[in-house]
Amino acid sequence: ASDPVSVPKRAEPSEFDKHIVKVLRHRVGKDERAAKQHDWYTASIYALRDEIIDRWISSTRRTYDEGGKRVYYLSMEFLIGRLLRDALSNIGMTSQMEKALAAHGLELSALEELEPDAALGNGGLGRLAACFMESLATLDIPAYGYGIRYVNGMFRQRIDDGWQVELPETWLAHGNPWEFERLESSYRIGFGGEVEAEGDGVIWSPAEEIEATAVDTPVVGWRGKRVNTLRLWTASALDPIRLDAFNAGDHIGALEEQVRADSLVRVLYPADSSPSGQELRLRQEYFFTSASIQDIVRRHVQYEGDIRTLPEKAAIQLNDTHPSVAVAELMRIFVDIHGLEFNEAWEICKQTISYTNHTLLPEALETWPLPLFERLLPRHMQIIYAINSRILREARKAGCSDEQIAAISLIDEGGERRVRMANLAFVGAHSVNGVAALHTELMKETVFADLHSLYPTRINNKTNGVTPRRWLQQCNPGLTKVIRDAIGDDFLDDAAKLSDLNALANDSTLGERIHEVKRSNKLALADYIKKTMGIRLDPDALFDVQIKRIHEYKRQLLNLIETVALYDQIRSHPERDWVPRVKIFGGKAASSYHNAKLVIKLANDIARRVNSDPSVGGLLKVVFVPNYNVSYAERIIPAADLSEQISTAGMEASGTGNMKFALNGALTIGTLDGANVEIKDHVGDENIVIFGLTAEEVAQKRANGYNPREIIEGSRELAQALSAIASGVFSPDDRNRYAGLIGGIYDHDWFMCAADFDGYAAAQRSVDARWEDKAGWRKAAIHNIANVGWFSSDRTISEYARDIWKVL
Ligand code: DL6
Repeated sequence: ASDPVSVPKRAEPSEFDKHIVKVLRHRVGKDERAAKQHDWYTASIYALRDEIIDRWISSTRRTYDEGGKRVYYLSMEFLIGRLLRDALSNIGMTSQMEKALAAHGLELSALEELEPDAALGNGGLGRLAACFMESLATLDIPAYGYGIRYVNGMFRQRIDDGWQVELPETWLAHGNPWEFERLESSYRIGFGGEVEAEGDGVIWSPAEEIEATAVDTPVVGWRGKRVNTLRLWTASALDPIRLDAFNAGDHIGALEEQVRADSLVRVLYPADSSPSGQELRLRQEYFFTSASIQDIVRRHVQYEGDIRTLPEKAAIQLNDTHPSVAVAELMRIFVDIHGLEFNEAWEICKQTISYTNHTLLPEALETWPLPLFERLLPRHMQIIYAINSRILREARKAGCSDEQIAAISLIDEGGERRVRMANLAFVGAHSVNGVAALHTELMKETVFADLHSLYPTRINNKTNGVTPRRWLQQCNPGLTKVIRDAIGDDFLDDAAKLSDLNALANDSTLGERIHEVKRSNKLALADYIKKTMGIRLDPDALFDVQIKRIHEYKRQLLNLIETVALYDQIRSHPERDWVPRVKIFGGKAASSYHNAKLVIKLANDIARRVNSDPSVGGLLKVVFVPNYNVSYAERIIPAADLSEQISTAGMEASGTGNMKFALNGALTIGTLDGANVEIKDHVGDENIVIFGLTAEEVAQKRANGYNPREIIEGSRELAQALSAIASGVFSPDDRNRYAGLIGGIYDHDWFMCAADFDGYAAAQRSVDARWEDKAGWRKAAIHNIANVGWFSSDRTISEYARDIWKVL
């Protein structure tokens, strides 16, 4: 007989528990006795999804009933990561789910690990789009995100003998329980063919057509008030199999059209800030843009009747230039399909569209060879010429010089003629925004100087932000609890309220509690790295982290050179009190980016050498974590002490990792670049470590002649570190491996590693000194957490809503 006291009776199953079991049986088709972890994972998402769907439907109904204006965010990338924890937390069901699963002997945290990262983006631009979607729902703004449902998102990175190897990411291998295919929302997308005059207008007869079909994912806002839609397009052939060809024995050729359609949505271009000259890329851009614009116009006409009122009900935001063909597509639909007169169409188009610029790097400002563009999109090319003639006449009337007119033109005439997508987006939008104050000023002074002088009110700034739900509450529950205990819950709904922590910055108990949380996050990361990489890390060492795409302007190389210099110093002066450091690197390099891949190899070569050298006595460890992605960032950021934001000034448009680290109590070592400048203004000069040339100084040096060799010869530490790397100390198997990479620093050093080295090394030693002052470090960490609430994407989105979309 059972003892009612010592054997606890299983609690009555909750309604939610019963629902999960029902879903497990009826939708997953499994008996709870036989179900595997993955079955429970799927059932849990389906059960949660049911809860979300009700709110989704009521949000949508509310928008229709109120006749509200919708925001449409067109983005080639949405770097979403995992959704389960986010959705549970936002809807307030985490503990219900935990209890329901515990009743079956399951842990929610284990199921969360089964979810693949939806990695439909390269880096900051895609992650920003994901944060924005969450903030739009949080702020109860009706919105759709529009993008591509890539079958293979960002590649999976494996490190083989220190080299990056790219493997396909199969995030859809087990299906995707979050998505809903909407067969009724399908549009034809044309390519090529002829444009012929007909009556007063023209008819475009594409040579080829592909069908775009919507696949929807619900996006839950904080506290679950609104659920918006992320609508990603998938492609199929109009005729999936040509039976005549198949029956005639051409079994492969019969499927060709379907293969061509599949290839459109197959991969995310693994380029960050560098264009791909591929025709496929232009096809992808037009495919998703046209489908989205057709969908927006269809919805508007269906419910409002009159296409002319579109700007009252729709705000279309172009996330970078990738969807900027939207300007020509919207004009085509207005003029060719709805019969609007060109001038009227142009005004409506501008009132509807706005554009965000995310980079000043000339190689990332998309342009397309004119013959390619014209061949694929002949009608759009005509429209672009018509827009251009209008703009250039306006420019001439305003007194622009020939040189200015050449810069404003939508067609680049220097060399092979190319269509300038950034100029097209600029002229077709009523608002053009940068993503940090410095970046916006540089837009006005450099790439858009002439367009800015013609349209001086169009450029505005919207400094980026990150969602504090994912980047504080969910990734760092320990810190969230400490903050709640200290200042209450208001900051959960308004991140600016974190500033209440400022008054407690000298409270040593709070400092101690925050330190304890950081230590336990570091321990958890160290365990994970031990388990996955076999490297043992000391959780009491300073965790110094640089995680982001690998790019020369982000200067992982500067960090590595300084690591080598430190390694030399520790060996030369073992008697000094060195602060134990763990240097953590992570990030992917575009597959065609030779130098970036070499930097990954160098990080791994340095790690192998340093980590196995007994003479450093554990004072320095170097780790390159493979396959850095959103979920990895969620592990690393809460465990970081020092955030490396060291781009060449003027080159990082904003950065958003910088915000996430500070929100989790890391101090920043950085240049006056991107949003670092504003982070410094918010946290205060004494709570951030700034070094290096300013953007203005970089520009001056480039203009006046810069001699890196001279600088290297004047800096003993730098010269020795460079010579060690270049001569093969870290690459005994191939002594010349880094000769070219380091030679580039001697010869031109475009990214100014030499110029900034001494400042950076001195800043690192000042970090050491700060670290020794435990109380001072803890206080600075509190001021960082307290003062970066402003960098919440809720603030950013409310600025877009107020100034650009006019929806608040
Ligand atoms: O605005 C989001 C993000 C910024 O934080 C980064 O500084 C910037 O590099 C990135 N830009 C791009 C541009 N790529 N292209 N084309 O990824 O945007």
